[in-house]
Amino acid sequence: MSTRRTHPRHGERGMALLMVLVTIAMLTVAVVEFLHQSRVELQTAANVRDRAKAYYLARSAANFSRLILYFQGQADRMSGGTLKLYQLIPIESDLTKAFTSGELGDAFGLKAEGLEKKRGFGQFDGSFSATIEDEYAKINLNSLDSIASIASPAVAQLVSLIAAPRYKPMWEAEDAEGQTHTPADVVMAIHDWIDVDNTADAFNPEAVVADPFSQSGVFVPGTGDEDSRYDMLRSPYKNKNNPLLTVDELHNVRGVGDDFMDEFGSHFTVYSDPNLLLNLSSVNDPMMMLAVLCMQPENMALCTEQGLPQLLEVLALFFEFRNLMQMSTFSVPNAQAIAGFFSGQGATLSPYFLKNLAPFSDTFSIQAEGSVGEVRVVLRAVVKNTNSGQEIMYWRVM
Ligand SMILES: [Ca+2]
Repeated sequence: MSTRRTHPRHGERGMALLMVLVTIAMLTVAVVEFLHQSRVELQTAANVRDRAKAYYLARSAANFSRLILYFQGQADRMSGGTLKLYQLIPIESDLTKAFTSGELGDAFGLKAEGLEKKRGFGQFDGSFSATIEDEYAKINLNSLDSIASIASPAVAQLVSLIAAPRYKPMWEAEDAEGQTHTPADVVMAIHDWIDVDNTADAFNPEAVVADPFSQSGVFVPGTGDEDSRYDMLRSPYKNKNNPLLTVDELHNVRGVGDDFMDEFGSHFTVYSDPNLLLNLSSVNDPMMMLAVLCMQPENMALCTEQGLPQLLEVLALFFEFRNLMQMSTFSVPNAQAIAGFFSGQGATLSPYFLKNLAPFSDTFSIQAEGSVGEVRVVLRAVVKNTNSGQEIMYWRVM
């Protein structure tokens, strides 16, 4: 007797195989997705943890900076502003760790007893650092709408900086709307953005450059509508007609593009007193010192393409002198000494300019950074030393 086996037909077998394959494929996807998801969650938790650590490291660096700036205020009173503590003391964790771990003591053959044994002192993951800048070493853009004796030299300094020969290619490039702008267009647009009226003012850059210390107004009130520059934009808006609160606000001003901000943004401030020019003894940026020298009508010949190489040599010599003096005496030359140095080299600083300089610095910006693993937190702050302590004018975690 033969048993008749029932063979599934080919089609049915194929279907079953397909079902199995599809099921396996779906399960695989689900499992992989699950694994990926849990790995992401783990990573996210680690990132949140590292970010919190990095944030507190950045905060520590900012607070350490504030402490130094507090002592800077005291040092200013003693040294007449020539002792720049914030330029002398590096704010970074490696140094702090060296101090607290006893490493530095060992290097000098000293035994710092016990400090490294205190749990948590100087022991942390990651690193921090901070840099401090004097806001009085920058051009205050709100000065453009200040009294004539300040607005005029401030504009001259701004023009001297942004219209320097080396930036010619930048001004020739077209913006997103296919337009080009001149340095004078941008200076005028910044002024109209700040000043209270609604008319597009006129401005003769040649006149300001020729005589930046005249007491006459820089901007001549016009009749045109200053908002017409913004009316033609895809999303139109109006001039602010109020002082700038941050330098980044400049992005709204017509003719100011990313390349302008990348090049000049760090040379501007809105936090110093708009009724004073900068504090010359704080300037340790060659581009800013060049702008200061080239805004002096007496130095006009030195600032042409023929004269510039010689002036740049004088500038290099100055910073060598300044750094050497700071290294050996912890002090930098004051405005009079700076003027004396340059006049010895054939470059003049006008007495009208020197008369309107800020005699002190009380406002500083701090850029603090904390890093843990791959996470980096940047904290920006602006603080002002006052008689009663320290005022925080700006605080932002990036
Ligand atoms: Ca206006």
